[in-house]
Amino acid sequence: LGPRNPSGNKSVIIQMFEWNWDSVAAECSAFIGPAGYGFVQVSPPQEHITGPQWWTDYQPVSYNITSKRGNRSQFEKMVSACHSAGVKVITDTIWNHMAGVDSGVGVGGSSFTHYDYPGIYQNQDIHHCGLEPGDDIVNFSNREEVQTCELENLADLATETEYVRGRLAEYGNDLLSLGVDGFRLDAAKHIASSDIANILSRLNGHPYITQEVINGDDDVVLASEYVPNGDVQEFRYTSAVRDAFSGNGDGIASLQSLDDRGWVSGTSANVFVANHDTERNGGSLRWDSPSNTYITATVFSLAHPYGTPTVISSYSFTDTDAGAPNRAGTCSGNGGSNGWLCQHRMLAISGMVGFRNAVGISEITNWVSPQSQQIAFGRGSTGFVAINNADSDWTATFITSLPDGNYCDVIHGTASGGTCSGPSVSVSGGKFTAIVAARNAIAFHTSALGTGSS
Ligand code: LM2
Ligand code: CA
Repeated sequence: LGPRNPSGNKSVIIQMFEWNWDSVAAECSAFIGPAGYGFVQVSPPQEHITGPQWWTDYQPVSYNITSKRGNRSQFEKMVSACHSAGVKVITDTIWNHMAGVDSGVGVGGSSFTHYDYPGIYQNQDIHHCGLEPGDDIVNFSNREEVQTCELENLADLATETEYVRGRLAEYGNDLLSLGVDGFRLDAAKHIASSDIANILSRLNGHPYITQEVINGDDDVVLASEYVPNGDVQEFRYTSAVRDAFSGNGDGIASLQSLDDRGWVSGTSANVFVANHDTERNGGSLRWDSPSNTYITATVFSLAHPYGTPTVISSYSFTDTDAGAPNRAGTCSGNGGSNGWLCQHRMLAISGMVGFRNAVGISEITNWVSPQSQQIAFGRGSTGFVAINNADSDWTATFITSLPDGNYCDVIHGTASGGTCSGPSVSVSGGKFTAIVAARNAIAFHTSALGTGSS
């Protein structure tokens, strides 16, 4: 069986938000594969409503693989290009609902009305929970309402029925036949976990599964219910990281152990500093957060063993509804261009992908935290990271479990042939001395040896 949870030594996911298929294909070969990422998670591939907003993609009107991101043949070429680069493909997959508008024609020409998708679903395949007005979810503390009423007017599929389960599995199997390796199940909290289990049991294969189940402190539908199906996106991690790096509570020192908080266990958690919703709704840090915290928090996320990390690669915006500046994602050097951010190329982030691949599942070692906004820790005897989220430099002699040698700081440089393009440290007797600049980080691992500028 293949993974429902990712395994192996390349587990980092990039959420390629709004990147069209041709541009994902090109980027898999140009950067993503060589950098050591394990997966790309792409936007929903099915036909959807028309419009300039990014969220049109979340209103399916048919299961034709035709969307603003490209057609079926482009999708197929993307999967094969990414596979050739050693990168697996996860699709954002919508099983909870169809469109939320009265009627229209999809981007591929399919006509529909709110409760009638010709040849696919009719009125009886869609929940009508009876809440006035409009069948919308009002009380998020009522399980039945959360799962059988409408999320923002989106036609809610009757996932407990034989027909709908079969049709969703047929869609899933079509994606698998195109080579897809995993599904991010959108709005999973709004589908009973047992319905998801039933649909998964009908798949011809065993894809990686990550489920969007947003939990705060007082939810009735619990993230833990979904663990038997695969990974669960742990949003309490996202807000805890935001709060710690923003200087609230006990600071980043409080993030040492995350398996004892009532969240799903690290081996079932899919975690991120930001996704496409939280970078718009304040639920997380984002690219323009003050004091470099987006970068230092992402370094933390890739260094800490809890969960399978996803890094978003998105675009800057002021209008939260605005779609991408153009359909092809474009990067340049270690960043983005034309409004795209290309977070996955940033030196600190791509450097930490190499770190995570090198340290694997090693335990945290040699943890120190002289104050609440400064932490340093090793991962077994293969990696060591220090994060300084305070406003003054941190100079220290760090005790590590690393073998002696010259290590390249992968936050500020890359190693090749024994040379580091940025600063390096010399570990002797397990110790090294370094300055961690204010609001910055340094990281070293045994797959990036080299002597650099200092
Ligand atoms: C998700 N997870 O559960 C996605 O991560 C999230 O991005 C989706 O919302 C949501 N579920 C539904 O798949 C986005 C966006 C919404 C947008 C919906 C549907 O955040 O703003 O709703 O997609 O396109 C829009 C309008 C909303 C309207 C709805 C239906 O903003 O006002 O509701 O369409 O027409 C009347
Ligand atoms: Ca539902």
